Amino acid sequence: MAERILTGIKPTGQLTLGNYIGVLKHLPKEVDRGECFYFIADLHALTLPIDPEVLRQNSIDLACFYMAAGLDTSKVTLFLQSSVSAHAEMNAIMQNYLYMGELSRMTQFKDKSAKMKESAIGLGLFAYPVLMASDIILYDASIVPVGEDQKQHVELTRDLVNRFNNRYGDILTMPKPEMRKVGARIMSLSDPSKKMSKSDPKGDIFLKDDLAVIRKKIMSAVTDSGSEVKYDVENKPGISNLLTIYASLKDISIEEAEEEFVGYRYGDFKKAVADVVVNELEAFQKKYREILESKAYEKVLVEGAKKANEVANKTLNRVKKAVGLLSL
Ligand code: ATP
Ligand code: LTN
Repeated sequence: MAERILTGIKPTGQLTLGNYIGVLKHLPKEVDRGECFYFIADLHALTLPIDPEVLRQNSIDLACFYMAAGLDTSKVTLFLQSSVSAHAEMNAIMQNYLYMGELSRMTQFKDKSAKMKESAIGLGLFAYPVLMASDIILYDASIVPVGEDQKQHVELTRDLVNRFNNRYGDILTMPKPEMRKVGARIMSLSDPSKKMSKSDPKGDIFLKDDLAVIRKKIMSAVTDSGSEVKYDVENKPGISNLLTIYASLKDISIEEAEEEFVGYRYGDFKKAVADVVVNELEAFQKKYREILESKAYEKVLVEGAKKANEVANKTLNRVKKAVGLLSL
């Protein structure tokens, strides 16, 4: 069987430059490697409180963002997770094969729940990786492009696949997380020890930000002591982050980026980074607005859900049969 490539993004807030560099930008060319399934993880967005209207708007926005990145929608299947009920059904089955101990070791759960009162932590937040594993196995995905922070969840899915297949035979396809060599973890511009995260907006560049604001944010990014533009995550985390942003948008290595800036002062270096980011996002924002206005995403999501349902229901039936659920 051809490779299946699958990933999801949560419509929890405005997408950031981190999401773009870590994943979104690279999705269109995956069609050369296999069959692509990309989705809006709207069920996952419910794992933290979110206003219904905001969720609706974010979901539309995210569909437009996926398309603005340049997906060939005649080849890629783009859909809403909640339009495919097999995700919820697979979740109900798979929750029995992942254990409390391993779920409580997930760093995303630890980070997100640490900020909350225990009485307000929903079961969905704890069980988040079960639904994510269900997303992946439903499409027999072998490749899962993600940012560094999601690697642990895909590794847990691999454990689940092993466990399930050992018990029931060769039923599920083994997935593999795939991270970018450069840009798998873009850091906050105001605190480069933290990941740039859309639910923690300080130090973020949002894909919808005004271009002048983007420029300003980069020019005022935290830099480090010293004056040399060098990649050194420990001693120069701010400069290293900007070098990573520059290198990944220009599709060059960190070393090549370093060479370009030998002898540069921080201010001039930041200006060059800002130029590259603004240039990239200007074209992206234009496409985004066209797709939003024409509502081109509607047909794409309806067609996508049809195709996704077909594929997902086949896997679901295979799994139901394997565990002993009758289908009469
Ligand atoms: P939240 O902050 O709400 O948890 P998130 O941005 O981490 O949101 P998603 O929107 O679902 O979560 O992430 C979409 C994809 O972008 C994931 O594959 C994730 O790993 C990747 N990603 C998120 N932040 C970064 C970052 N700072 N650098 C690189 N990749 C990232
Ligand atoms: N958990 C991911 C979003 C996500 C996902 C998936 C990614 C949900 N289901 C399946 C890859 C495969 C996140 O928080 N970024």
